[in-house]
Amino acid sequence: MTGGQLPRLDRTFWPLPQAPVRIVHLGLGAFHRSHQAWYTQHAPDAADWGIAAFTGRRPDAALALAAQDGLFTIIDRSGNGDDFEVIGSIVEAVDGADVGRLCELVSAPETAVVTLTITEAAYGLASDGSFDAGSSAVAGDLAVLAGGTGTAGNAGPAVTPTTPLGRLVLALAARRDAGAGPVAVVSCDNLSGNGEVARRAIVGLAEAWDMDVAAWIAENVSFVSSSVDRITPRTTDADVAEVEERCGYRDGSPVVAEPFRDWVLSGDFPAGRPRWEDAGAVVVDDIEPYENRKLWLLNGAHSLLAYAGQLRGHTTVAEALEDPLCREAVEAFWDEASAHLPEEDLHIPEYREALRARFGNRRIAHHLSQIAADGTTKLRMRALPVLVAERSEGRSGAGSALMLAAWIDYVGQEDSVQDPLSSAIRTANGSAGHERVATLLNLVSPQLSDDPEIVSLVASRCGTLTTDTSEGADATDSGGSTSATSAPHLIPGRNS
Ligand code: CS2
Repeated sequence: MTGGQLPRLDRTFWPLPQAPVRIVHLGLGAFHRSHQAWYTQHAPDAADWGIAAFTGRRPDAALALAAQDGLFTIIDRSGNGDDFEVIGSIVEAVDGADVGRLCELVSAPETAVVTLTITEAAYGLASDGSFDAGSSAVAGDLAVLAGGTGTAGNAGPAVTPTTPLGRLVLALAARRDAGAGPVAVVSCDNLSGNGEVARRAIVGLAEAWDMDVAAWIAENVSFVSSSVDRITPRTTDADVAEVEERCGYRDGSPVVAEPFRDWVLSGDFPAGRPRWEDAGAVVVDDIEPYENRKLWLLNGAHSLLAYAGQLRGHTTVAEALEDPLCREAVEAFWDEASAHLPEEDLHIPEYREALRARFGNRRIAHHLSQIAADGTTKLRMRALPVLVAERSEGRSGAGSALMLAAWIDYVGQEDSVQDPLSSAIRTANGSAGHERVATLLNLVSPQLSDDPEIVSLVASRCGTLTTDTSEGADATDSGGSTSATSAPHLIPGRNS
C-alpha cells in the first residue's frame, strides 16, 4: 500500500476510552508531546487525566493533531534503531487563539493542572531576571488587559490577549469567577526557579489589569517548578515516511525523541495530579541542584555547541561534539559548572558521561540553529551563573566566558538572529571592539557588562574558535561531519 492508501491514525487505533480533560497545556509543540504527554500516558491513573493542549502563535499543530483525534506517534530513536509508540493522552488540540475555549477549560472545576512550554523568552524577563512589564513579550498584552472593559467570566472574554501568559491570566480570572477553586501551574521551560518566574510574570500581568484577580491568583494558584529533559529534534519528512512504512498508518505529526527522559517537580498540587512519579518523574523538596545540573551541564553545553559549532561549520549537536575544539570547550565549561554542583545525589561524573553519549547519538539530527534561538534569555540561565560563581571563588571563568564569546561572534555573522532582543543586537552590531562586546553582554545581564574584567575576558575569547589551534583538529575520525579543518567562518571586522 502507498502512503495515500494507508488509514490515517485516529481513535480507531486507540482501544481505551478517552480520558476527561483535567490538564490544560499551553505551548503545544514537539517537546510537550515527547515529554509531559508521554509521562501522563504512562501514569497508572492515565485513564483519569486527559490533556487539552493549546498552540502558541499559529494554529497548525492543533489542526494537524485534531485531524487525528489528538493521537500521534513517538519515534523513540536510540543509537541502534527506532521504536514506535502511539500516545493518546492529548484528548483535545486547540488553536491558542481560541481564548474562549481556554477560559472554559481552565474554569472547569475538573481542571487541576495547567502546564506550560511557552519558551524561556515568553516570561518577559528583564536582564536582571525580574519581570519586565515593558518587554516586547508582554507589553502588548498589558495594554490589551489594561484597556479591557469586562471580566472574563462565563459570558466569554471581553478582551483577547495574544501571548500565552496574557491568555492564562484571563483564563484564571474566569476560574475565579466560576468559583472553581485552586489550581496548579507547572512551568516546563528551561529557566531556573521557573515556578517562581511564572508566578512573577502571571501575577505581574494580572496586577496591571485587575488587583482583585492578581490577589486571587496569588492565593489560589500553586506555582510548581520543574526541570524537564528529553532531546526532541524537529520532525522531518523522512520521519513521517518511516512511520507509514513501519507502522502501517498515516501520521502527519509524529515526534522524534531520544530514549532518555527526566522530570523533576517541586511544589503543591491543590486539586491533584496524575501519578507521574510512577512513570519515572521525581518529586523533590529542593529542586535547585537538579535544575542547575540540567540547565548548566545539558543546556549550557547545548548553547556552547550551538554557537561554537555553527561558527566552525557544523550543523548538528553530534557533528559539533566530534570537533575536538568544541569538545574541549564543552569539557572545560563542564569542569567549571561541576565545581558549583553538590556531589551528593547528583552523580555528576555519570551525568556527564551520559551526556556525551546522548549528544553523540548521530541518529538524532538535533540542529544547532534550533538551539541558537533566544540567546540573551538562555545565556542568562546557562553561562552567567557559572561565570559569576567561578569568579567569586577567584578563578577566571574562561570556560563560561567562551560560551558568551561564541554567541557574540555568532550574532555578528548572522543576518537575522531570533531573539526577544534582536533589534538591540542589531544596534550593538553597529559598534566594534570592547564597546560591542560590552553592549551585547549588557543584553544578557548588566552584571556582565558592569565588570570591565569580564568584558575584557570575553573580548579576549572572541574569535578564538574560528582560529584552529587544537592539536586534534585534523583528527580523521570525525565520522563524516564537517571537520574542524574545513574553512572557518571568519568574522571580518567584528572580532575584538
Ligand atoms: C535546548 C533544549 O533548544 C535548546 O535550548 O538546549 O531544548 C534541550 O534540547 C532540552 O532542554 C533537552 O531536554
